[in-house]
Formats: sequence, C-alpha cells, structure tokens
Amino acid sequence: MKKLPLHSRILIGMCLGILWGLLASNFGWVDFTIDWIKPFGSIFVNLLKLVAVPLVLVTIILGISSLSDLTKLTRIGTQTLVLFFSISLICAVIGLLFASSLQPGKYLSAEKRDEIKLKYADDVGSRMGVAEMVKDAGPLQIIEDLVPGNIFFASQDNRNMLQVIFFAILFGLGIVLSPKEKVQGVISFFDGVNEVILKMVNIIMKYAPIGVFALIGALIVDMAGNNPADALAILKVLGIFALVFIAALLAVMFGLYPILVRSFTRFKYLEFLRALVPAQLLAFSTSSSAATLPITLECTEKNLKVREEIAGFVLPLGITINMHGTAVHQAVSAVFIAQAFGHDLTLTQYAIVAFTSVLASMGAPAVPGAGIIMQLMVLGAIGVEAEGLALILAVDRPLDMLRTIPNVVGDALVASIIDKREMEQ
Ligand code: DAS
Repeated sequence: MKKLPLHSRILIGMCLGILWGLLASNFGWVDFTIDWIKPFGSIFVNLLKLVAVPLVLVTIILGISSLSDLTKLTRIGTQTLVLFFSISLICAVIGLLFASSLQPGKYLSAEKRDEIKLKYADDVGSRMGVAEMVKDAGPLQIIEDLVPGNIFFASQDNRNMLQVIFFAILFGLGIVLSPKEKVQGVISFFDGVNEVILKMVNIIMKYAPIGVFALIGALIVDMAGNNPADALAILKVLGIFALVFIAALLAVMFGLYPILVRSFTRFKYLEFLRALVPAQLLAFSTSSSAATLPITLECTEKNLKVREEIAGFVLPLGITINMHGTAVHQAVSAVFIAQAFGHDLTLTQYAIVAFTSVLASMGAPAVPGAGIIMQLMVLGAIGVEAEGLALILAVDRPLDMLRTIPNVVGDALVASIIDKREMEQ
C-alpha cells in the first residue's frame, strides 16, 4: 500500500489521540493514560528537541559560511531583526485591540475567580518561583529519561538556545573571514553532519503518529481528569478568553499575513500556507517551535524554494526570538487578567503591554508552555496580580498548540520576505 504522507499520518495520530482522550476520561482510564501513554508523547518531543539544538548549530554555521561576504550577512541580519520585532509588535497590538474591545475578563464573576485562584494556587506558586517541577515518576519514567532533551545542554531553554545561536554565528563568521582553502574541510564536515542530522529526523518522524497520539490523548485526560464536569465548568469560564485569543490569532493568520505574503513574497497566500501544512500540524501537536524546526526547514526550503543560506540563518533564529502567536497571547492574556481583577488600563499601560509582550515572545523558549512563564513579566510591568496566571492555566496547553502555529508560519514568512529581497539585490 502506498505509504501515507507525513501530515496524513500525523493527522491520524491526532484524531486517534482525541478519541482516546475522550474515552479515557469517560471510562476513568486516567492513571493508565498518564502512566502508559503520556510517556510516549514526552519521548517524541524530546527526540525532536534532541535534534533541534545540533540542527540549529549546523544550519546557522552552514547558512552563514555560505553567505558570500560579510556585508551580505550584516544586511540579512539587520533585515531579519527589524522584521522580527516589527511584525511581532503589530501582532501584540492586534491582540490588545481584540482584548480591549471584546472585554473577555468582564465575564468572570468574583466567586469563580476566587475558586480558580484557589484550585491553581499550588501551580501558580511553583511557576512563580520558577522552581524545579516535581515530576510524578511513572513506570516508564526510566525509558522517558533515557532520551535527553538535547545533547548540548541538560535543560534546553531560551538562554541555552541563544548561546548555541551566538556560538554558531561567531563560528560561521570565523569561517567567512578565513581563507577558503583552509576551511573547506570544516565546511564539508558540517555539510556531512547536516546530512546525518536530517536522516535522524527522518527516523524520528516515523514515530510521529505514535508520539502525536500520546501527546493529544494525555492532554485531554490531563484537562478532564476523572471529573469531566469540573473541567467543563472551568473551560466554560475560560471559553470566552480562548475565543477572543483565537479571534486575534485568526486576524493575524488571515488578515495580517495575507497582506505581508502578497506584498513582500513571491506567493499567493493559500499557496504559501499549503506549503507549510506539515510544519503547522507538527507545531500544533508538539506546541514547540524548536521541535518543529526540522520540518519547518524542509517545508521552507523544498516547498517555498527559500535558499538554504537564508532559511538556515533566519529559521533557527526565528524559532528563538520570533513568535507572533506568543506575542498575541501575551497581550490578550494580560488584558484579560487585568480586566478580571478589575483594573482599568491606561493608554500608557496598553503601550507597556504591547512592548513587553514582544519582549516576552522574544524571550520565550521554543518549548511547550514556555510562554505562560514569560506572562509574569508582562503582568508585573502593568502592576497586575501574578495570581491571575491561574485564570489562564487551565486552557494554556491547547492555546499553546494554537499559538505555536503562527510562531512557525511567521518564521517561514520572514525567511520568504528576505529571500525575495535578496534575489532583487
Ligand atoms: N510553545 C512555544 C513555541 O514553541 C510558544 C509559547 O509557549 O508561547 O513556540
């Protein structure tokens, strides 16, 4: 039988995961799912993160060393950073406009607010202290821990990723500045390593349907637990917040992006989106831009025909400091929580939310749930209670899945814009 394409296999994994989650929370198979299914999802994300760091290192080194001269590198670097910041700022402002006009926080009654704050007090405490999360070790924990998040750093977070990028840019610069005949061996070494890593990605992706099935199944069980009614009551209260966030995300995906794609790239918007379907599906399933990087690179280079030297430079940087979906989420969440706690924000505070939402999105590690920790920075900047985090924790995982899609699409968008501008040089 002809093998199904990657995105069809991921889609099947997702659908079966949703079915399993609903059956498991209905028939009380919660412990079984957490102990025997969820680890396969964590292993999948760790496998992808395992290759993300060496891939970032090698792609940036190859991307920079293939750039003919330093002036070209400076030009591309400047354009990349300007586009990252400006588009993220527009996204944050879109989030602000939706949240301030639709007022999601006003639907929250005082007693519901207190109930949620109480339910999530422990979780908020641990997040606020950014303390070591105590993991309930399950029977498969040993296998799960076998797969490290990545080979370079014990725990992959933005700081480490930024250090990898910093080293890769410096190393690439070193190659550009060295006599060609002396460094040819180094370049072919990294070329070979790149080939090997991409083959590792192919092996890992064969496991994708199982990994995605486990991720989604465990997510639904986590949220519903043994008491679906409890989860529903919380979700009802937060449904409005989620809908406002999704509306703002759609405004970015089907309002801002089509304008940018039509005006600054070689594509029609639907053609552009279609080229990125596997990356969007994987971003949604893993909620991690870093884990999706190998597929984003493949879609951007193979389907959008972006030259390797551009994609190899812009995308690894983009997964770390260019998150349009997260910028929207930071802004909408901050306004929702401020409203729910009875704050009427001034124009200056709105401007502070826009600016700090961009910084939070640039600082958020490209891993699941990272944005929610950065939220504390935005809330603190406008003097809103950090406990408000509790109000959005319950639905953060599915919203993280959604916001990671434009995080990844936005990276490919900037790479396409720069590739077209460089062609016109
Ligand atoms: N999940 C993060 C990512 O990888 C974004 C976030 O948490 O906001 O893009």
